[in-house]
Amino acid sequence: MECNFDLSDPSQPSYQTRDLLQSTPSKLNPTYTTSTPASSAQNCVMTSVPQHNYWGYKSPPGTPTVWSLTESGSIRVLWALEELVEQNILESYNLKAFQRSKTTHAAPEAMKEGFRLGKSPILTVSPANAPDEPPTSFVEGRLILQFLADHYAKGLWDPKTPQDQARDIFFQEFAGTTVSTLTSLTLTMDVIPEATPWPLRPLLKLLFVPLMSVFKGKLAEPFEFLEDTLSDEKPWFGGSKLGLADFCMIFPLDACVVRKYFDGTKYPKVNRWHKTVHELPAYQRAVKKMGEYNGVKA
Ligand SMILES: N[C@@H](CCC(=O)N[C@@H](CS)C(=O)NCC(=O)O)C(=O)O
Repeated sequence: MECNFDLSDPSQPSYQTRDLLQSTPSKLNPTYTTSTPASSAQNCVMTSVPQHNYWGYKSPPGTPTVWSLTESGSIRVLWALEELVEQNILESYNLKAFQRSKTTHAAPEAMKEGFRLGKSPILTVSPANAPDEPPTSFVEGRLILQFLADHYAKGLWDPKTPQDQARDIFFQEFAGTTVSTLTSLTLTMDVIPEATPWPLRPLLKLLFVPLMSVFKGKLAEPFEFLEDTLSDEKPWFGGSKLGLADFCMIFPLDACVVRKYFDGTKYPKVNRWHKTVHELPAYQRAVKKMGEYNGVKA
């Protein structure tokens, strides 16, 4: 039975970092207790399902591989990885770039080799000192970002104060729930008529355009809230410096800007934040690495 993790040892990094996340932002980075990978006999519990999203090794993770799909939320992870490379914190990462189907827009089956659901993004990683070990998979953009922060970033994105830490966590959640849900609903209503063959399209437009307007209208309150959140002292959703919340927020905000659900003249501080992100070389490299994003081919 394949088993490369340890659920019985509370001194492992995942436990440490989860506990410390509740207390102080300055101690998020794990210490690795040995330089050898956990042996399966010593460190496994019996289970038939290899556990994803858990770093069970006592040695640090090695070079990560990101499985990215065109036009997808892997922009959050690619941008974060590019920041780590730019800061010389991470030497490099591997990229498996996939394209959506031209007809269905679905991810290719091959992405299921990274994780059984085959959705983007996926991060796979083996221990630094055992690169041939079967990799552990990490999924869900926000959790991948947390893994990068805990195991690679060396404090780069640690919020400066407990208040900023709470803010950063809050806006990670707000981006992935409130903003993303309303954006997805608006987008779905928007694209259904576009994707419908001509004879039916006018009929579906009659139905879906008003629905789209309703959901688009519902984005106004979250946008106002985001606008009131940003200030000269705290120009990032992470607080006074770039944080995980900013990586999380860019994906739904990019979609809203491209589909014109977001009017920058009404929300100048959010608009400035969006422009600032787009001017970052790391973000621009991430877009190129994805291959196609926001309708633009790299
Ligand atoms: N909840 C996941 C989203 C996973 C997901 O649905 N990804 C989309 C792209 S953003 C995907 O892979 N779509 C292709 C498909 O469904 O075939 C996250 O936040 O990372």
